[in-house]
Amino acid sequence: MPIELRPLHDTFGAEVLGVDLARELDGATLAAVEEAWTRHSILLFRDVRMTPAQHVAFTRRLGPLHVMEPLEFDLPEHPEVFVVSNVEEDGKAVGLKRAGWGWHSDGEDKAVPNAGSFLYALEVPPEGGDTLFADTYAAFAALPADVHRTIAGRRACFSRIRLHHVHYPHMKPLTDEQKAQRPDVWHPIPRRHPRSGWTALYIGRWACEVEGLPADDARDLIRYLQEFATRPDFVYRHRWKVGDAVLWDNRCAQHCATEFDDVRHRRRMHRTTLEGEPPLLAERPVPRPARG
Ligand SMILES: O=C(O)CCC(=O)C(=O)O
Ligand SMILES: [Fe+2]
Repeated sequence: MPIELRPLHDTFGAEVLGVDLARELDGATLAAVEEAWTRHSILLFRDVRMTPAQHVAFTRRLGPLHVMEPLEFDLPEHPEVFVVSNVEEDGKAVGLKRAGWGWHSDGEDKAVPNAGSFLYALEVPPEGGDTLFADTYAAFAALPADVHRTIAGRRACFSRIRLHHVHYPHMKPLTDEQKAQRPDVWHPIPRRHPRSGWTALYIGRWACEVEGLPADDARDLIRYLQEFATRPDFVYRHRWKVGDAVLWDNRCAQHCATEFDDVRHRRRMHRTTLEGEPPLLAERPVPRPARG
């Protein structure tokens, strides 16, 4: 079945029409979805009705799945499905609360970050709780020449250990065991996407140091790059409806969950997560061609 695409934003993102994710996709449709994903970085499917098993089955066809640890917020029957939610049942949280309230890409603080994530809305609040997505190919291409020279060939350190208390003030400090599982990692700032070959600006909220730069300069550069990457003109805001499912590419986009009245309203999302590969350094910048 041919798929139809509708742009979500000037530079990236597309809504996919004509695909029923509850059924097994034929090879040509799957290839068209993969091609669209590589081209547009973010894909939106609407009016989706899929069980956790169907959610897992579709995502698995895109690549190996990642199981989020600890298992506390994964569905017991389907540990590949991670729950993001403020809902409590029988006094127990059904999912991770306030996940991703800050710009990031999934797994940026790990040696092998996640390639993609596929978030499906089951319950949404009447207002707020939107998710913002930033096009980091566009951000890379728009950086001034002197910044391109500064970041060429450089890596940044992403540290869960140093920044956990900053981004998760509402959570317990990391134990020594958790720290041992999440050592600091270094990733290239100009990142080559393994499929498209295009260059994205790879930075995020866990970045805290830059190879070869004094600490103050590194801090200023990271702040500048992170603000630049998430400039309003690079951002698509998704206002969720129940049944929306968004597949994003963590290698060329950042995202940020936004707040809502989580005392009065319920929000429940299911996420599958794709394994990735160690980020590749873009030896030379390759811009994404303009969308035709
Ligand atoms: O709940 C959201 O809108 C996104 C949360 C998040 O960062 C994620 O699921 O990766
Ligand atoms: Fe996230």
